[in-house]
Amino acid sequence: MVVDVVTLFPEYFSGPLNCSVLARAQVAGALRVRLWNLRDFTPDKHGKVDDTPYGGGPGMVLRPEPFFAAVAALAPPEGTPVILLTPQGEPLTQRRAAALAKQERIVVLCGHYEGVDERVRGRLATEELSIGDYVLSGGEPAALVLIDAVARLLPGVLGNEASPEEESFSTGLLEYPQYTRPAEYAGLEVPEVLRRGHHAEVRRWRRKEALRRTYLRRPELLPRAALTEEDRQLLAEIIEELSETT
Ligand code: 4G3
Repeated sequence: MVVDVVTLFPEYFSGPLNCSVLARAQVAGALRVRLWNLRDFTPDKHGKVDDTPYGGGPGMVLRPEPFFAAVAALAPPEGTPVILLTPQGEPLTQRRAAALAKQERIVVLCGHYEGVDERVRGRLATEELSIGDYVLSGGEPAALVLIDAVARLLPGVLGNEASPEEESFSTGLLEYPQYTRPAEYAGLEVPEVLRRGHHAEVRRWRRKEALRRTYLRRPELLPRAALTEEDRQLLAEIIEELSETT
Protein backbone atom coordinates (compact mmCIF):
# COMPACT_ATOMS: atom_id res chain seq x y z
CA MET A 1 0.00 0.00 0.00
CA VAL A 2 1.18 3.50 -0.83
CA VAL A 3 0.23 6.25 1.63
CA ASP A 4 0.72 9.83 0.45
CA VAL A 5 0.72 12.27 3.36
CA VAL A 6 0.31 15.99 2.73
CA THR A 7 1.57 17.96 5.72
CA LEU A 8 3.22 21.19 6.85
CA PHE A 9 5.58 19.10 9.00
CA PRO A 10 7.01 16.10 7.10
CA GLU A 11 9.77 15.82 9.73
CA TYR A 12 7.11 15.10 12.36
CA PHE A 13 6.78 11.59 10.90
CA SER A 14 10.41 10.48 10.80
CA GLY A 15 10.62 9.05 14.33
CA PRO A 16 7.41 7.00 14.33
CA LEU A 17 7.77 5.80 10.72
CA ASN A 18 11.23 4.43 11.46
CA CYS A 19 10.25 2.39 14.52
CA SER A 20 8.68 -0.95 15.24
CA VAL A 21 5.85 -2.23 13.07
CA LEU A 22 5.80 0.73 10.67
CA ALA A 23 9.53 0.41 9.98
CA ARG A 24 9.18 -3.33 9.39
CA ALA A 25 6.15 -2.89 7.15
CA GLN A 26 8.19 -0.58 4.93
CA VAL A 27 11.27 -2.83 4.86
CA ALA A 28 9.01 -5.77 3.97
CA GLY A 29 7.61 -3.75 1.05
CA ALA A 30 4.05 -3.92 2.37
CA LEU A 31 3.92 -0.18 3.06
CA ARG A 32 5.34 2.86 1.36
CA VAL A 33 4.79 6.27 2.96
CA ARG A 34 5.52 9.35 0.89
CA LEU A 35 5.63 12.68 2.67
CA TRP A 36 4.70 15.86 0.83
CA ASN A 37 5.26 19.35 2.19
CA LEU A 38 2.14 21.48 1.74
CA ARG A 39 4.41 24.51 1.48
CA ASP A 40 5.87 23.14 -1.76
CA PHE A 41 2.43 23.51 -3.35
CA THR A 42 1.84 27.19 -2.65
CA PRO A 43 1.23 29.18 -5.87
CA ASP A 44 4.40 31.28 -5.40
CA LYS A 45 7.28 29.85 -3.40
CA HIS A 46 6.79 32.37 -0.57
CA GLY A 47 3.03 32.10 -0.72
CA LYS A 48 1.14 31.72 2.50
CA VAL A 49 -0.44 28.41 3.35
CA ASP A 50 -2.92 30.10 5.70
CA ASP A 51 -5.05 33.22 5.91
CA THR A 52 -7.57 34.93 8.17
CA PRO A 53 -11.11 33.56 8.16
CA TYR A 54 -13.78 35.31 6.09
CA GLY A 55 -16.31 36.84 8.45
CA GLY A 56 -13.65 37.48 11.06
CA GLY A 57 -12.82 35.63 14.20
CA PRO A 58 -9.67 34.29 15.79
CA GLY A 59 -6.98 32.12 14.25
CA MET A 60 -6.00 31.21 10.75
CA VAL A 61 -7.47 28.87 8.16
CA LEU A 62 -5.43 26.77 5.72
CA ARG A 63 -6.01 27.96 2.17
CA PRO A 64 -7.48 25.55 -0.34
CA GLU A 65 -5.03 26.02 -3.26
CA PRO A 66 -2.00 24.15 -1.81
CA PHE A 67 -4.14 21.12 -0.91
CA PHE A 68 -5.75 21.02 -4.37
CA ALA A 69 -2.35 21.46 -6.05
CA ALA A 70 -0.79 18.69 -3.95
CA VAL A 71 -3.53 16.18 -4.72
CA ALA A 72 -3.48 17.18 -8.42
CA ALA A 73 0.27 16.52 -8.49
CA LEU A 74 -0.23 13.11 -6.87
CA ALA A 75 -2.90 12.28 -9.45
CA PRO A 76 -4.41 9.44 -7.43
CA PRO A 77 -6.36 6.89 -9.50
CA GLU A 78 -10.15 7.26 -9.52
CA GLY A 79 -11.55 5.82 -6.30
CA THR A 80 -8.46 6.47 -4.17
CA PRO A 81 -9.56 7.58 -0.69
CA VAL A 82 -8.47 11.16 0.05
CA ILE A 83 -8.75 11.40 3.81
CA LEU A 84 -8.84 14.60 5.84
CA LEU A 85 -8.23 14.10 9.54
CA THR A 86 -10.39 16.46 11.58
CA PRO A 87 -12.29 16.40 14.86
CA GLN A 88 -15.45 16.73 12.71
CA GLY A 89 -14.76 13.46 10.88
CA GLU A 90 -16.46 10.10 11.14
CA PRO A 91 -14.90 7.95 13.86
CA LEU A 92 -11.90 5.84 12.89
CA THR A 93 -12.86 2.32 13.92
CA GLN A 94 -11.23 -1.09 13.51
CA ARG A 95 -13.76 -1.77 10.75
CA ARG A 96 -12.78 1.43 8.94
CA ALA A 97 -9.07 0.61 9.30
CA ALA A 98 -9.68 -2.88 7.86
CA ALA A 99 -11.57 -1.39 4.89
CA LEU A 100 -8.72 1.07 4.20
CA ALA A 101 -6.16 -1.76 4.44
CA LYS A 102 -7.74 -3.26 1.29
CA GLN A 103 -6.83 -0.16 -0.75
CA GLU A 104 -3.72 -0.05 -2.91
CA ARG A 105 -3.30 3.64 -2.21
CA ILE A 106 -4.61 6.31 0.13
CA VAL A 107 -3.97 10.06 0.41
CA VAL A 108 -3.94 11.63 3.88
CA LEU A 109 -4.34 15.38 4.36
CA CYS A 110 -3.16 16.97 7.61
CA GLY A 111 -4.77 20.21 8.68
CA HIS A 112 -3.57 22.75 11.21
CA TYR A 113 -4.50 25.98 12.97
CA GLU A 114 -8.18 26.58 13.51
CA GLY A 115 -9.03 24.47 10.51
CA VAL A 116 -9.05 23.94 6.79
CA ASP A 117 -11.00 25.83 4.12
CA GLU A 118 -14.37 24.16 3.70
CA ARG A 119 -13.77 23.55 -0.02
CA VAL A 120 -11.00 21.08 0.89
CA ARG A 121 -13.42 19.10 3.03
CA GLY A 122 -16.26 19.17 0.57
CA ARG A 123 -14.57 18.88 -2.81
CA LEU A 124 -11.13 17.36 -2.33
CA ALA A 125 -11.40 14.95 0.59
CA THR A 126 -13.49 11.88 -0.14
CA GLU A 127 -13.77 11.18 3.59
CA GLU A 128 -13.19 13.00 6.84
CA LEU A 129 -12.02 10.87 9.74
CA SER A 130 -11.49 11.59 13.43
CA ILE A 131 -9.37 9.50 15.78
CA GLY A 132 -11.40 10.59 18.81
CA ASP A 133 -13.26 13.40 20.51
CA TYR A 134 -10.38 15.73 21.30
CA VAL A 135 -8.54 18.49 19.49
CA LEU A 136 -4.93 18.20 18.38
CA SER A 137 -2.76 21.09 17.26
CA GLY A 138 -2.35 19.37 13.90
CA GLY A 139 -3.56 16.37 11.94
CA GLU A 140 -0.11 14.72 12.01
CA PRO A 141 -0.51 12.59 15.15
CA ALA A 142 -3.93 11.52 13.88
CA ALA A 143 -2.36 10.56 10.52
CA LEU A 144 0.20 8.42 12.35
CA VAL A 145 -2.55 6.70 14.31
CA LEU A 146 -4.40 5.98 11.06
CA ILE A 147 -1.27 4.69 9.31
CA ASP A 148 -0.43 2.42 12.25
CA ALA A 149 -3.94 1.00 12.52
CA VAL A 150 -3.98 0.25 8.78
CA ALA A 151 -0.37 -0.92 8.31
CA ARG A 152 -0.55 -3.65 10.94
CA LEU A 153 -3.44 -5.21 9.01
CA LEU A 154 -1.52 -5.43 5.72
CA PRO A 155 -0.58 -8.98 4.66
CA GLY A 156 2.88 -9.97 5.90
CA VAL A 157 3.27 -7.17 8.44
CA LEU A 158 2.41 -8.97 11.67
CA GLY A 159 4.04 -12.35 12.07
CA ASN A 160 2.70 -14.89 14.51
CA GLU A 161 3.09 -12.34 17.29
CA ALA A 162 -0.53 -11.30 16.94
CA SER A 163 -3.45 -12.15 14.77
CA PRO A 164 -5.61 -9.11 14.12
CA GLU A 165 -8.79 -11.22 13.90
CA GLU A 166 -8.53 -12.41 17.48
CA GLU A 167 -7.90 -9.12 19.18
CA SER A 168 -10.09 -6.53 20.76
CA PHE A 169 -12.66 -4.85 18.49
CA SER A 170 -12.45 -7.61 15.90
CA THR A 171 -14.26 -9.85 18.34
CA GLY A 172 -16.31 -6.83 19.40
CA LEU A 173 -15.19 -7.22 23.03
CA LEU A 174 -12.37 -5.81 25.11
CA GLU A 175 -9.43 -8.14 25.62
CA TYR A 176 -9.14 -10.57 28.52
CA PRO A 177 -6.42 -10.07 31.17
CA GLN A 178 -3.03 -11.54 30.30
CA TYR A 179 -0.28 -12.81 32.56
CA THR A 180 3.23 -14.10 32.18
CA ARG A 181 5.84 -15.28 34.68
CA PRO A 182 6.36 -15.02 37.60
CA ALA A 183 3.36 -16.96 38.97
CA GLU A 184 3.40 -14.63 41.97
CA TYR A 185 4.57 -11.04 41.93
CA ALA A 186 4.42 -8.77 44.99
CA GLY A 187 1.83 -11.11 46.47
CA LEU A 188 -0.29 -10.95 43.34
CA GLU A 189 -0.99 -14.37 41.92
CA VAL A 190 -1.71 -15.44 38.36
CA PRO A 191 -5.22 -16.93 38.36
CA GLU A 192 -5.20 -20.65 39.13
CA VAL A 193 -7.14 -21.61 36.00
CA LEU A 194 -4.39 -20.16 33.78
CA ARG A 195 -1.62 -21.93 35.66
CA ARG A 196 -3.42 -25.26 35.41
CA GLY A 197 -3.69 -24.75 31.65
CA HIS A 198 -6.77 -26.88 31.01
CA HIS A 199 -7.53 -25.68 27.50
CA ALA A 200 -11.33 -25.57 27.65
CA GLU A 201 -11.29 -23.99 31.13
CA VAL A 202 -8.81 -21.34 30.02
CA ARG A 203 -10.93 -20.51 26.99
CA ARG A 204 -14.08 -20.16 29.10
CA TRP A 205 -12.30 -18.01 31.72
CA ARG A 206 -10.87 -15.70 29.07
CA ARG A 207 -14.21 -15.28 27.39
CA LYS A 208 -15.87 -14.52 30.70
CA GLU A 209 -13.22 -11.94 31.65
CA ALA A 210 -13.48 -10.30 28.22
CA LEU A 211 -17.24 -10.08 28.74
CA ARG A 212 -16.79 -8.77 32.31
CA ARG A 213 -14.44 -6.00 31.20
CA THR A 214 -16.65 -5.01 28.34
CA TYR A 215 -19.72 -4.98 30.57
CA LEU A 216 -17.98 -2.84 33.20
CA ARG A 217 -15.98 -0.50 30.97
CA ARG A 218 -17.67 -0.31 27.58
CA PRO A 219 -21.21 -1.68 27.97
CA GLU A 220 -22.28 0.09 24.74
CA LEU A 221 -20.16 -2.44 22.80
CA LEU A 222 -22.17 -5.46 23.98
CA PRO A 223 -25.29 -5.09 21.81
CA ARG A 224 -23.05 -5.02 18.70
CA ALA A 225 -20.88 -7.98 19.70
CA ALA A 226 -21.79 -11.38 18.30
CA LEU A 227 -22.78 -13.12 21.53
CA THR A 228 -23.34 -16.85 21.68
CA GLU A 229 -25.71 -18.62 24.07
CA GLU A 230 -22.65 -19.42 26.22
CA ASP A 231 -21.72 -15.72 26.28
CA ARG A 232 -25.20 -14.83 27.55
CA GLN A 233 -24.84 -17.47 30.24
CA LEU A 234 -21.43 -16.05 31.24
CA LEU A 235 -22.85 -12.51 31.32
CA ALA A 236 -25.66 -13.69 33.56
CA GLU A 237 -23.04 -15.18 35.91
CA ILE A 238 -21.09 -11.90 35.89
CA ILE A 239 -24.14 -9.83 36.76
CA GLU A 240 -25.09 -12.33 39.46
CA GLU A 241 -21.55 -12.18 40.93
CA LEU A 242 -21.65 -8.37 40.94
CA SER A 243 -24.93 -8.35 42.87
CA GLU A 244 -23.39 -10.72 45.45
CA THR A 245 -20.55 -8.30 46.23
CA THR A 246 -22.77 -5.35 47.23
C1 4G3 B 1 -8.47 20.23 10.46
C2 4G3 B 1 -7.73 15.64 13.88
C3 4G3 B 1 -7.38 19.80 11.18
C4 4G3 B 1 -9.47 20.92 11.07
C5 4G3 B 1 -7.11 16.85 13.63
C6 4G3 B 1 -8.28 20.75 13.13
C7 4G3 B 1 -8.03 16.30 16.14
C8 4G3 B 1 -8.21 15.35 15.15
C9 4G3 B 1 -7.27 20.08 12.53
C10 4G3 B 1 -9.39 21.17 12.41
C11 4G3 B 1 -6.98 17.76 14.66
C12 4G3 B 1 -8.91 14.07 15.44
C13 4G3 B 1 -6.08 19.61 13.28
N1 4G3 B 1 -7.43 17.46 15.89
N2 4G3 B 1 -9.61 13.99 16.58
N3 4G3 B 1 -6.41 18.99 14.53
O1 4G3 B 1 -8.84 13.15 14.66
O2 4G3 B 1 -10.42 21.83 13.01
